[in-house]
Amino acid sequence: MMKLKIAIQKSGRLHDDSIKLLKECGIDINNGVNKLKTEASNFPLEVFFLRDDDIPQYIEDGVADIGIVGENVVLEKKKQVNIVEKLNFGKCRLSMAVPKSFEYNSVKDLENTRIATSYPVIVQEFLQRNGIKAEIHEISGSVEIAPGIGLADAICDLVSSGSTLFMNGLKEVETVLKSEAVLAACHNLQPEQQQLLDKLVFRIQAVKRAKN
Ligand code: PRT
Ligand code: ZN
Repeated sequence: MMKLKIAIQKSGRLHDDSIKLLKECGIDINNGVNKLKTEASNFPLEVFFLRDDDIPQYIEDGVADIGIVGENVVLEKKKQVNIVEKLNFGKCRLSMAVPKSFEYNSVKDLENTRIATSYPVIVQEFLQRNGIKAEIHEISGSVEIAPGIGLADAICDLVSSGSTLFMNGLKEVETVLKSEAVLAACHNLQPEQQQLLDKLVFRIQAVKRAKN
């Protein structure tokens, strides 16, 4: 029998909620530690555990049919995937932040600054949209310390509670993107896989309705 292949985050902020959503959809998966792959016992579903950054590529290539990943990652990676459903978890925003002492009035104040971020593609689009010239410094982690060590004048990073910014003496000045976990799918699914996806989406929508 045909199976639907889903990619979810191996570990990190979206892992537990992704597993929980599948459970709430009545899908039992045995999620052994350090497993890279598992199968559901009561739904034709194969589960791949991956780094979130790799999920859009796997879906575009059709190695996975669908996946659960932050919309921020889908947009940054510029892969051709369909966003099928927003999932109401992993909510955050991608925001510009500057040191508290920075006298910030408008986006114009970002002109000629150095901006540290792990999201160069989305930041470049934001700057272009606003007609701002600035230098983007791509760094893969600990973006919040960049202004403090003299690497950048501003940062663009994910924010949820805001406490990380606060602890690093930064203030949030622009929301670039609002994001949450989404179900993304490959553009060219086989009819069998599309049917299984429809079935899964139907269940996800029921789970979401029950929570409202
Ligand atoms: O190992 P892997 O590559 O899979 O994971 P990762 O470390 O790249 O990602 P992970 O697990 O940190 O985040 C996965 C996804 O969760 C992100 O792509 C977002 O879609 C979503 N998400 C939601 C967040 C946050 N909230 C969040 N607060 N991702 C990261 N953060 C970080 C942020 O970068 C900053 O360092 O949390 C800090 C800020 O949090 P607050 O609460 O202090 O504002
Ligand atoms: Zn990642």
